[in-house]
Amino acid sequence: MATQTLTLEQRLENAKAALEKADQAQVLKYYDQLTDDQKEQILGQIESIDWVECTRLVQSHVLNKPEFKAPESIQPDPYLPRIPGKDLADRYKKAKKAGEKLLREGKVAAFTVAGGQGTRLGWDGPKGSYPATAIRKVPLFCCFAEFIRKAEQKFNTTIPWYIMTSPINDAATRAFFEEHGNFGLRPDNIMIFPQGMMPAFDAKTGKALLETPDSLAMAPNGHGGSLKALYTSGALEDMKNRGIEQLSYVQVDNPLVKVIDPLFIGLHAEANGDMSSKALPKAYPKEKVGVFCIVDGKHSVIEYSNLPDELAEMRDDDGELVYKGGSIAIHVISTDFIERINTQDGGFALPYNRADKKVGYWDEANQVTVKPEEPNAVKLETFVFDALPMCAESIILETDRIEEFSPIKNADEPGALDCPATCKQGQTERAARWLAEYGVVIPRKEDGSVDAVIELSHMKAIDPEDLKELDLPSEIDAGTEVLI
Ligand code: UD2
Repeated sequence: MATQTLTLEQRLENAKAALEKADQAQVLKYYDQLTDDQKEQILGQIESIDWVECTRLVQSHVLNKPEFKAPESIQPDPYLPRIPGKDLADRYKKAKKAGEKLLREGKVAAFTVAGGQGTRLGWDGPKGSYPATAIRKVPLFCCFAEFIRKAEQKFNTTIPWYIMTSPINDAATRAFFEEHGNFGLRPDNIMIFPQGMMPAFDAKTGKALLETPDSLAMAPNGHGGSLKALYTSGALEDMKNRGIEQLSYVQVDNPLVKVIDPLFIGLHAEANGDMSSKALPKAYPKEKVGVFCIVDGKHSVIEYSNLPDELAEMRDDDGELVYKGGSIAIHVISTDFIERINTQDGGFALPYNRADKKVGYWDEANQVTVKPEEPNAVKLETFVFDALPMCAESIILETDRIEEFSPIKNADEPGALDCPATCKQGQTERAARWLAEYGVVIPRKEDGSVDAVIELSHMKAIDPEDLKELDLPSEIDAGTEVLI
C-alpha cells in the first residue's frame, strides 16, 4: 500500500517491524520526542531503505570485511589504440562518421555523475560549482555546458544533458543552474535527478547511525546507483521519448573530459556495445586506478587494491605492463542496455563495496552531532563499472592523459596530485599541444613544462580540428596568461 495513504501510526508500526527484524530498533530511539514533521522525515528515510538487504550487508561488509575472491581465470582486456594503425584506420574513419551521424540525428545524450560528496576537495557546495578553469575560473558544470553547446553547434543538433545529484546536493545543484541561466543551455534539455542513498553503519556494532534524533546518517549509494536512478527517475523514459540511443557518461571532477566523443560513440555503436569504456595506460604498475580485465570470461574492472602484485607488475616480452589499461570512468552506455538490466526478471544488483569513513553521529549526552577525527563508520557503495560483466558487447578505447584526464579531487597543497593546481597545468598542457599543431610557438621551461597559463574555452574548441576556424597568435609570450 502506498505510504501516503497510511497514517503516521501505521507507518511507525511498519517501520518498527522492519527495523526489529534487521536488529536496528535504535533508529527510532527518539521518535516519541519528535514533531510530526520530524516523524515524517525519519519514517521517509526508513521506508526508502531495503532493511533486508542491509541485514545481509551488515554481516558481510560491516562486521566482517568482504573478501575479494580470486578469479579462476583472468587476463587483460585488450583496448583499441588511441591512434589507429593501418589495420584499424578504416574502422576508425567509419566509426567517427557513425558517431557524428548519431549526434546529427539527435540520438546521443550527455550524462554527468555529480552525486559524490567531494569531501577530499573540501569545497562547500556541489563539486560541479567548483571554479575550475585556468584563467576565467568558470565552474566545472560550465565547462561541460560549454562543451555541449559547442558540440550542438558543430553537429547542428540537440544534446540533452542528464545530471545525477544526491539528495544532499540536489537542491544546491538546481539553484546553481538557475542562478547561472543554465549556462546558456535550454532548461528543457537539462534533467537533474537524485540518486539513491544508503545508511552509514557504525563500524564496530553494525548499527545504523543517527546524525540527529530525526535523521539517519545517510550517504549516496555510489556511482553504480546511476544505472538504477536513470530508470527510476524517469530519465530513461525521457531519453526513449527523445529517441536517444547512446549516453555519454562522465564524472563531474574532470574538466578535460570529452563530454561527447564521436569516435568513441561510433566505435561503441558499430560494435553493438552495451557499455564501453576509455582506458588510460597506467603510468606505473601500482597506479591507483581500476584495471580492465577479462575475469572468468567477462569484461570487468578490478580495483587496484584487489589486483595481485604479480599481475600489477607483470610485463610482456617488450617490457610493457600486461595489465595496463586503467579505468578513468568514461563510458558510453546504450539506453537499451540500461532498460534491459532494469526490466529483466528480478532487476539487477551491483555488488557493494565497503568504504571506511568519518561519519557524524548524534551524541545524546551533549545533544550535538559529533564529527569524529578517525573513520568510525562504514559506507556502502556500488561502482558503475561493475555493470561491465553484464555486457554482451563492449569496447575499450585508449585515451591520453594530456588529452583527457586531469581531475580535481584533492585540495591544493605541496606535492598534491589531482588537485586544482595540477588541473590548471593539465589544461595549459593540452591547450599548448593543440595550438602547437597549428604552428603556435609555445614557451617552455627547462623541465619541459609550458611557461605560461593557457585556457582554451570549450566554446572555441572541443577538438584540435576546431582551431582551424580561429585567428590564433603566432606565439605565446613566456610568463603570460592567455585566454582563447
Ligand atoms: C574513481 C574510480 C577510479 C578512477 C577515478 C578516475 C571508483 C571506485 N574509482 O575514483 O578507478 O576511475 O575515479 O577519476 O570508482 N559519484 C556519484 N555518486 C556517488 C559516488 C560518486 O555521483 O555515490 C560521482 C562523483 O560525483 C564523481 C565520480 O562519481 O563524479 C567519482 O567519484 P569518486 O570521487 O568517489 O571516485 P574516485 O576519485 O575515488
